[in-house]
Amino acid sequence: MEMTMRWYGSQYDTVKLWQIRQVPGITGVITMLYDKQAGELWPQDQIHALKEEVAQAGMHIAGIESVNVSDAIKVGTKDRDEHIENYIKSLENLGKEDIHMVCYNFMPVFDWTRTELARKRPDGSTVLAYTQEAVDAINPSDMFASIKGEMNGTVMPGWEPERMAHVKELFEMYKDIDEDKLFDNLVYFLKAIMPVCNKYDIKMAIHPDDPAWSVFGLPRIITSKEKIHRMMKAVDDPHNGLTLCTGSLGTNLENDLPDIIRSLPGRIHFAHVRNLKFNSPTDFEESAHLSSDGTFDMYEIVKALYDIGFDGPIRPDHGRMIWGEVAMPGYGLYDRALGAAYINGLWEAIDKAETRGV
Ligand SMILES: [Mn+2]
Repeated sequence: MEMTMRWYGSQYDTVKLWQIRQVPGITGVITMLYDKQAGELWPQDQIHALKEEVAQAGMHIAGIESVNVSDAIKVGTKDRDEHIENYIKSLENLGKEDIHMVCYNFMPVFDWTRTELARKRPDGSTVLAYTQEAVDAINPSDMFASIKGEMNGTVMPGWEPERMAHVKELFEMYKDIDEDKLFDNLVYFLKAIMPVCNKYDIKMAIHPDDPAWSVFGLPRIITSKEKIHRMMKAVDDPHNGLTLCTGSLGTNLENDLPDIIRSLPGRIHFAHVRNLKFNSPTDFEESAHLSSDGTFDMYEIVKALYDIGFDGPIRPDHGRMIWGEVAMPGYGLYDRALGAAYINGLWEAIDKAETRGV
């Protein structure tokens, strides 16, 4: 594995590349061209400039999160093929710049859903949290307004104001899309991009739906081991892989995370590792990474990744807001650095136990 951290670019991120560089063990960042809308072409010169900026800070781009898939592709509208053509060209440009891992998602309307961005925990830290009761009580177009005030002045991916201004139209677009149609559109998209992925060895890593169940009646197709395997079989190419996001798949307590990991050797190309603390099966908060602070056994998760020979980028994913930091919720420097150090520690202990035969 390679330890990485997500970076939102010098224009948008409160965290600087030089700070990320000082986190022990981090050699790469996960980033993207943040001014690009889903469906738009990524020019090679802009990718190159981003790559240079990261290289000057002593790191490299370990992968892209995300080249976003447009609603036209997800819904299968008449613009779909044009958007897929742009996606293929963007992948080609990334391949030419020696970038080989691309995360994306196939979630309708919302990239992810939380009902609170700053729930206070007993130690005074604040975290993102989710309560099903709050979702059930709110109209989707009011959802954005209710959390906007908690974004600390940042723009959170998937919740851009321009996009959220069209929430009603977005819901209208998806009104006839059920799980089977959405799945067929995903397969159509993957089949179209596999040739360019093979040519440039680009590993596609779909991000699981978050939370791992239907929200506001929208279909969800990447929520469980069974559904992930269905997708892997439908396009049975090693370049068709998964972002193992423990915090997303783990929202459903029936998902056995180490078991899911062990069932997918060679198909996990990227890992988001974080912990959740469940107060009830439908109320959870993003705790510290440490196993004892949440519900997941982080040792078993990292051990499963180690055992399947996972060699892709891994990142601590979200962190708590601690030590007075003001940053994009979930994406402060401090707690993610603690998460990276903790995961590195688990990995080193597992590796030495294995190789020294302890
Ligand atoms: Mn994730």
